[in-house]
Amino acid sequence: RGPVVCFGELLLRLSPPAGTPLSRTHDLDLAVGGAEANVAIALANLGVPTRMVSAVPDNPLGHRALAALGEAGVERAFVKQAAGRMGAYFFEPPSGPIAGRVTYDRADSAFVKTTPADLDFAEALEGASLLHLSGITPALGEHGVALAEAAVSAAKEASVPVCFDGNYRANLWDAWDSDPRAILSHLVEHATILIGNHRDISLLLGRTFSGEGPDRRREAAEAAFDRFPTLKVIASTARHMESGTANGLAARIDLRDTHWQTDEIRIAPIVDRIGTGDAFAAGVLLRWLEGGSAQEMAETGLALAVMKHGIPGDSIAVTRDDLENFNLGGSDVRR
Ligand code: KDG
Repeated sequence: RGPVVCFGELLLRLSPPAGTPLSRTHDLDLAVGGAEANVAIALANLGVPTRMVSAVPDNPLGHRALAALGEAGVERAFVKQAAGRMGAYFFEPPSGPIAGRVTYDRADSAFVKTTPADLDFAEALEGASLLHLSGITPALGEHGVALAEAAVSAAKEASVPVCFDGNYRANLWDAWDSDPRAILSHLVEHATILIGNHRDISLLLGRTFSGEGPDRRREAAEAAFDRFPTLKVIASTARHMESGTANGLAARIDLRDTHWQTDEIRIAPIVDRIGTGDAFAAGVLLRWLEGGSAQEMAETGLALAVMKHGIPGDSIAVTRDDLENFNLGGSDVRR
């Protein structure tokens, strides 16, 4: 089976220590992120052949991002070295009662300045088992929309299934005169797998869903299946707020004829929540590639998402053994 192709922007993530605001910090921890790259890194560590399509500058910052892909074993031949700067984001981690905050610094990045012609989508997708992309690329502006559209049409042309992760980033969409509903729904029209919850579906369809809890989720999924004929899998997570802390997580898979919702897992303390959606996506895709059931996709997605909460940085380097040995019910030191 051919590689999973992940397309999107690689970002450096710079974070001050928890509790120290950016405006006062002397220290910044560096990690490599970018939602689609996080999925590529997670899948590669799980032994899935994975190829990244992206662009970074030919300077030490771009090389740092490339090194993260190389370390995980992600194929980098389609990551172009291009003019422009390395996109970054600053992440002030949550600290007790103080919420976390993301500040993007990615204008004029090498990625957003590339054109579809620079990226060889057709060649990158030849023989691929899946294209994974997300709502972050089209949120970057007209250039991002053109790139996402080109990736999806190349996949359609090559009969490669598409996984689209909604990844709604309000800060990015609000920064330009955008129409997220029209743009995102056009991209989802070609998707086989949608990663997104009932709120993402509400945005895509321009309507709300009235039921409570699981009923509302099924109603939303059925409406999405009606609207998007190619769609076969809808995957989502749900967080439950308890005492002001988001410390419970459940996963759900909707197929056209059935669905599976896991129990809620309590996670505390949380080391790093960034990238949990990407870890979830990787788990769902791992099982989807193997022809797994709704239950298997939901449980593996949830296991990786739960594990990510305990791992600092954007991405996870979890092997198949780690996954098999992971006990959702609790943790201890293994000797
Ligand atoms: O899912 C993690 C991403 O949010 C992070 O890597 C940054 O890609 C990013 C983005 O655009 O928000």
